Amino acid sequence: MDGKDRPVFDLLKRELEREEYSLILIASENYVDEEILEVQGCVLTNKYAEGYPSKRYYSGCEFLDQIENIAIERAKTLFQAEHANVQPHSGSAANMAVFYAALNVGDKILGMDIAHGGHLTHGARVSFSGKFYQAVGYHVRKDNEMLDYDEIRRIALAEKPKMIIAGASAYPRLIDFKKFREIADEVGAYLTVDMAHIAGLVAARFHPDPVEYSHFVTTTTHKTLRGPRGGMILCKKEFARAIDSAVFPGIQGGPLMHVIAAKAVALGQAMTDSFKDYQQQIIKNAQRLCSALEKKGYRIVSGGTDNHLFMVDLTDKGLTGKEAQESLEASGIMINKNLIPFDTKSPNVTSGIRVGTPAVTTRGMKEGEMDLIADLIDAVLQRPADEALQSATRERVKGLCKSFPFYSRIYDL
Ligand code: DSN
Repeated sequence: MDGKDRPVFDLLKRELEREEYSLILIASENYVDEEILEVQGCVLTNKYAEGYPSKRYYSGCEFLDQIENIAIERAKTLFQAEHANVQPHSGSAANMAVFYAALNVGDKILGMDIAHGGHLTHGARVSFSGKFYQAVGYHVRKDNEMLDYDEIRRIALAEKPKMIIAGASAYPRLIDFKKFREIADEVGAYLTVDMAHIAGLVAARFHPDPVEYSHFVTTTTHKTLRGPRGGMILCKKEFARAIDSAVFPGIQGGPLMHVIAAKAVALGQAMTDSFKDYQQQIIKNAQRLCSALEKKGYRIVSGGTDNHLFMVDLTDKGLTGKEAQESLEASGIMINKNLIPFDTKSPNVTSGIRVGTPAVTTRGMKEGEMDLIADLIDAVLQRPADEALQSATRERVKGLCKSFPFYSRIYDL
C-alpha cells in the first residue's frame, strides 16, 4: 500500500483503516479476501477483449477466454442456470441489458416501488428504467409490511406489463418467486428477478431459488456473494443470444477482465462448505441483532428478518434516519438511512435505517458480538448529539474490530 502518488495512497491507507476499524453494517457491503483483491488488481486490467470467449475482436485473448469460461461455468453450476453472462459492469448494467434484450422503449414494467424497498432500476422515475419504460409499482401491505401478492396480481391483471421485476434492496423477508412466476404467466409477462442482495443466500440455498422460476435473473457480485464489485445475468438458453448481444455490443464495450477473473474466484469460493456456513451465520447474526434492538424498544419493519438485513423505524424515537446515520457514523458504526414503507419523510431524511450483517459476519463475528453491537447502537441513538459518547464508542468499536482482524492480517496498519 505504498505508492509514489502520495495524495492517493494516503487516502487509500485511510480508507483501509476506516474499513478495518469500523463496524460495517451497510447491508449491500462486504469485505473481499486477499485473493480477490489480488486478481482484481492484476494485469488483466490491461487487456481489451470485446466479444465473448473464442469470438473476440482482439488478438491475445487466449488466457482471457479460459478465465471467462471458468467464470461462466461456475456461475451456471452454482445457480443451476442454463446460461450466464458475467460481463455486466454492475447490477444496474445487468438490469439495463435485460430490459434492452426483452423490451422495447415505452413498454410497461411492474417493479417494487423504491419507497417500499425496490431498486432505482426497477422503474424509479429518476432512472433509465422509469424514463424509457412505463413503470408501475407494487407495494408491501400496510398491516404487516410484507409483499402483497394479491395486490401484485391485481395490478398485473389491470396493467398488463411486459415484464415483472421481483427483488429488492430493502426487504427483510423471503420472496416467493413461484408466486411471481404464476402472476407473470397469467398476464403473459417476462419475470426478471434481481437477486443482488440475496445472491449469496441463494447460492447457499438459504433463500428460495429464483433461477428455476424466472426468465432472467440479474445480480451484483459484491454483496452477500462477497465477490468483486460487478454484475451478472443468468437466463434460460432461449434468451442466451439476446442477452449476450444486449450486454455487448448493446450497452457495453470492453469487458473488465480483471473483474471477471475476480468473479470467477468468488464463484469458486461460493461453492465451498465454509461459504454455506458463512451465509447461515449472516442470517443468524441479522436475526440476533434485530431481536436485540427490538427488545430495547425499536420498532422493526415487518417485525423481523428472514435474510441478511432488517429495517428499523425510528419514528417513535423522535429521530430521523439521517440523524441516526450521522451519529452512528461519528461512532464508527456504518448503517444507512432508508425509507421505510409508507414513509412520510424524503429519501434524504427518511424515518428509518437499514442494517445488514454480511460484512461483520465475514470478520467472524457471531451472536455475542451482535448483542454488544445492539448495546452500542442503542447508547448512541439515545444521545445522538453527545460527541464525547461518540468518540468513546469509536474506541470501543476499534477494540472490537481489533479482536476480529481482517485486512490488518495482510497490510501494515
Ligand atoms: N445501492 C445498493 C444498496 O445499497 O442496496 C443497491 O444497488
